[in-house]
Amino acid sequence: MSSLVRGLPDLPRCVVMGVVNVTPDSFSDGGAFADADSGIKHGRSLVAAGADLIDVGGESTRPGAARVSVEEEWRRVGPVVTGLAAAGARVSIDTMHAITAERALAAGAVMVNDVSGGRADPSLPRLVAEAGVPYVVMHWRGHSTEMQSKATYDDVVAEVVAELRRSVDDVCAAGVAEDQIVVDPGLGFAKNGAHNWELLARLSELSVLGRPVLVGASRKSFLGQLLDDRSVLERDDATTAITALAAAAGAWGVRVHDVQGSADAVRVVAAMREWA
Ligand code: PMM
Repeated sequence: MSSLVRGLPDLPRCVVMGVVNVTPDSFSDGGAFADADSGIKHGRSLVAAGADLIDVGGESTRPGAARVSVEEEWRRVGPVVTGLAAAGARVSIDTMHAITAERALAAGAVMVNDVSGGRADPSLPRLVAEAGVPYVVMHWRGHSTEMQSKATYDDVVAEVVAELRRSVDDVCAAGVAEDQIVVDPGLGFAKNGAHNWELLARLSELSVLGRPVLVGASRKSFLGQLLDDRSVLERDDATTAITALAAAAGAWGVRVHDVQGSADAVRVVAAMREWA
């Protein structure tokens, strides 16, 4: 799979993106880093553990979650983005709002992660085009309140690829350059466990899109189901296993909560590749 993304270093291994959710209700770490100081401290600890990027988000996207206003979102993420950028971290802003992305870029963020892939706020691709920053275009079929009712596919991989291709074409029509784009199959977003597993098993097929692929499996409920209803915080070893397999299948990056395990795993894969 292609690995060059404008504005980001070209690492000889899979990129590790650490997650800082500044939300009271994210499924994976909701409430743990709801104030700025603990968010910044946590982000710095993820950098120390080997994160290449820190993805800061202020709106939970778990199934059924309500939207937050732009003002509330910025109140949550603003100080964390500012603090982490000032500390030298490479910050990605996880938002569907152009206004939030614009403020975050002004505060030092260097990348935009849009789980709607440009579909929720048409101003967002235009902003990214003007800013010229890396842009994660994720596969998305609708907001959290309705997305699980849209988890129907005949061939999940073929349909995700086709819909992602349309999103990439649409953001490019808005002015985004191809070399800014990272694509993401959006595990858990309008997908059930079987859909997630099939996307992972056939991950290399996403290379037809010609763009680097980011994978966000970390702590998601399909891992809990696999492990006999294991609690959210006990899914990190399984997440690390997926990181190793995704990296071996050519993923450009992984988005994870527990950075240490995945940072080790991507180095293992890179080392083995040298001997292949
Ligand atoms: N998953 C979540 C949030 N943001 N962004 C990308 N690009 N890919 C994902 O899979 C993704 C995301 C939901 O997980 P969280 O509540 O742990 O942040």
